[in-house]
Amino acid sequence: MGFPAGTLTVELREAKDLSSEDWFGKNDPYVELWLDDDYKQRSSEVSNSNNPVWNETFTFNIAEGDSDKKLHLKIMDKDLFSDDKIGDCKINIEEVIEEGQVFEDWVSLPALLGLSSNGEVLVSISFEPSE
Ligand SMILES: [Ca+2]
Ligand SMILES: [Ca+2]
Repeated sequence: MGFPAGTLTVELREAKDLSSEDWFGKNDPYVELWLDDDYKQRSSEVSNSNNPVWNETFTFNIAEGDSDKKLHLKIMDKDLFSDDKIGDCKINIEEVIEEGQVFEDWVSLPALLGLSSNGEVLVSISFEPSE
């Protein structure tokens, strides 16, 4: 059993308390989002902020029978040469798709062993089945 066909809408709102990955100043954060790592989407970057606000919307087409149950978010710090990872998280989308629930919450970016946090990100996820 996989998912019904439809559109998954992810609203990337903001993040807070991101741990700094730069020696000077604050992060320049952007986010990569994916269900299937063959198709990654990317937000714009916010310069010099550890509390960035994006308010960007991303959509993913869900084909009937799809079964990627997690939305992956990876928060990166943009640098001149090689970007640094600030943190990442996975959000289970099964209930959003199968029960039509809207997910909206702050999600922690766990640090080493999950004992501390590299920050939190606020996202909203909803699903619209196709007719
Ligand atoms: Ca950096
Ligand atoms: Ca940077």
